[in-house]
Amino acid sequence: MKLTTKQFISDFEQTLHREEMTTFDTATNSELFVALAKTVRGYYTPQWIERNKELTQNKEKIAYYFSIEFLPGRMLETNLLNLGILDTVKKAFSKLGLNFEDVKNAEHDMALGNGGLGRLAAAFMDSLATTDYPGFGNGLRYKYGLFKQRIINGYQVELPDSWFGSIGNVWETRKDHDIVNVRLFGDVYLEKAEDGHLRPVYRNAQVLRAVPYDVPQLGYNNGNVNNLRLWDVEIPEEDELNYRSLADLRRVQDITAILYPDDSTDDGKKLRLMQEYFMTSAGLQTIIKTYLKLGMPLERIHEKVAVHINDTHPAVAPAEFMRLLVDDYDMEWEDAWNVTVKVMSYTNHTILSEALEKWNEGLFRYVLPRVYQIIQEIDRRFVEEQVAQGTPSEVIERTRIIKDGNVHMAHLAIIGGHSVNGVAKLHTELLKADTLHDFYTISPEKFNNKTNGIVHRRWTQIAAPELSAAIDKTIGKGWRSDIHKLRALDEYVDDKAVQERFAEVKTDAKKRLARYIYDTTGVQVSTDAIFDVQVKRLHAYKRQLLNVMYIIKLYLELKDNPQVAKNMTPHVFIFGAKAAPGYHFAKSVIKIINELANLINNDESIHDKIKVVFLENYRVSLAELIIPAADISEQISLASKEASGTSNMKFMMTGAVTLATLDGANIEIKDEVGDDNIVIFGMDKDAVYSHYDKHDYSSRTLYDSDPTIHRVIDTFVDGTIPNIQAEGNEIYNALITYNDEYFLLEDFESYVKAHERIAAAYADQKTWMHMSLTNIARSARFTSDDTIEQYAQEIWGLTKRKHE
Ligand code: GL4
Repeated sequence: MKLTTKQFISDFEQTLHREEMTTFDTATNSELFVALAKTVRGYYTPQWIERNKELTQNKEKIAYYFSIEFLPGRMLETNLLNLGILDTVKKAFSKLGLNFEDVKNAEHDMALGNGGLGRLAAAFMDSLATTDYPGFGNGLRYKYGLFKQRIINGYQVELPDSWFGSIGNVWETRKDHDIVNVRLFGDVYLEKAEDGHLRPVYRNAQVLRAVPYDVPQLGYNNGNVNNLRLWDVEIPEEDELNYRSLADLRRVQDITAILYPDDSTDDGKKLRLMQEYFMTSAGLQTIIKTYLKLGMPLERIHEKVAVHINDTHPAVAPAEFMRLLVDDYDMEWEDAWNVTVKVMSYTNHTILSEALEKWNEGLFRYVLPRVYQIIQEIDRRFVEEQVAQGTPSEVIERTRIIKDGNVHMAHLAIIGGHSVNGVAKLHTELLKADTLHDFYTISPEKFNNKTNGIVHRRWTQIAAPELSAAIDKTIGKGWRSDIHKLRALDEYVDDKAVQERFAEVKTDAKKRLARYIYDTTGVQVSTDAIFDVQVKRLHAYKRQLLNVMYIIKLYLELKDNPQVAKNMTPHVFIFGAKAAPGYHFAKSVIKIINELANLINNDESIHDKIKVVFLENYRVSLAELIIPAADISEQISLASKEASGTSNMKFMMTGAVTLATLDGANIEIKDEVGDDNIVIFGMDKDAVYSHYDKHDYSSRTLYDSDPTIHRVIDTFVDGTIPNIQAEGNEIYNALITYNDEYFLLEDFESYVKAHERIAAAYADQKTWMHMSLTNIARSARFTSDDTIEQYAQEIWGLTKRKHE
């Protein structure tokens, strides 16, 4: 949109007066933030209303992205950038003598997600709006986002993330006209109605009100607005008498109280199932109502509606859709099933079996009695059809939805939809060959790959404005609207002036991070040091512990032989990671990192050659500070376990060099930058699977035969690292007694060598900047705009918005 600084200042001032009843010279940062956000709302609201009208008038097909997590982080800068007024606003702020950074920081991260999966969902919202596709999000409006992490005495302490705070969510709007009821529990029996239809009759069900809050999603410089709909729960007025105590009330409010701080287990069973059904049912009910307003018959709903199941959490969708069509809209089963399969599609985000949800049959039937009946019927028909097709009986037994006393949600999502995709090439191959192999033999046509992507705008223009300016200076500004133009940087990777320009930008980002590190931890780090970063959820398969083992090795070496220090570039190891509150092992690793940091950072004998920093409360806004400052991007998961990873793409885009195993999207990064511009180590997936097949791995043998490994492992239990008695024992046992599930010991040697190679490359500035610049130049391949183009065309069948 067009906006002069003068006009903006006047709008902003008026809003500040009217909404906050204060003035520029007295307003606090959070008052300024609210006024600014409300000014921005005023700018996009007409576009939003217009777009909604247009959608109905043109009868455009809409994709609905159902996800239990959305992790947008802060929205202010994205909204300003996408409206095309970020620079204007920044200019106005300096004119007014106000600090934009401080006001921006007054916004609390919207952290309704755990990690990669939730962040991907938020990225897709941005990209859908930007690529001009009608794609709406559907999720839950949690009162508390992912917990806030504090580190006390080296331990993780979890605090509630009350992100509404005193401000609330300035971007949302409550939509009363789309309120629906959701029914849970009770008994249900079937009664023959006069028209011959069998109709369910419910008794003693609990009826809850689902209230939608809409958060607009703006496209980049295109005037487009989509919508992210988050559901909250309320008690219907007519039922108020049933909830007389606070405890009764709380039980209901719990449904949207907290996000499960763990994406790898189906914890909290009953409540989690209620959450999943609540958002799925509410979403589908309004989707059908919206569709019917087009005046078209339900038999054609797949022409105008696509529903995407993001991981298994909303996988009850096919059954709930069937329930609505058959029970509430009187469709025949076959007709309803025909459209359901065409409407639904599913993404799998992990091969870790603990994350493929299954529900105990008894629990499922108790919470969702009618949906359970529907699933039984889907299951019965599936088996019947497979028998008719001659599918081997053991395959049928393995793929059916209800088996061994559980309801298997991934099976429902696959059987009830037309598309199943993985999130990186290797991951999709593993789904076909292994995790979902039986389904692949039954319906190969359903399987496809969609490699993840990132919103490049956030990681360059927002998180790294100096880097963006350096790119402008080198190749012009065209890349800001067409990211593929970044490739033009290829021409300059060996240009001395350009190398210096980008090196300077990196140093500036490192200075900013160094200041933050000092302010928050008291540790002083030099920007001449290599910034070596591993930020992601703490999980055994991601192998933060392998990184720790390397640090210990380096530390012992420096102590043994001070000569080593002479030729060594100082090295800062930076960690950020939240551990699921119930994940004991992960919490122990955090404690060990912090105690190791204490030991090393305070040991004067190593002359600051290494520093170790653990930054608490890793989240999107902190990632924006850390990632552009990284030299090395640690992506060291055990090959086959990290479905894709997305931070790897963000680091690449801001010029870090990746130190990685051949896992997830690391493989595609390697293909893009070439072998010389990435450092790869360790077993590949085949080597890992060979150990699984042959059962021939013995960590004890490695421990006994390799003196370096032996010594490093012993530091967990011999007092070298203080204050980790219990944790050190636990780690020792995991690695030695329980045979090192993630093969750290086997990959250790090649990891050490890879470190040596990457340090050597860094020491030669010309080589390093060549590598760094090549990474930036080739990063456009991972824009989520392109990923979403593929989803829109190949899975959802959407058409782009037409510009007048
Ligand atoms: C994850 C994967 O672990 C991660 O590799 C992937 O990038 C992300 C988005 O597809 O999904 N799966 C789960 S579960 N959580 C994730 O972050």
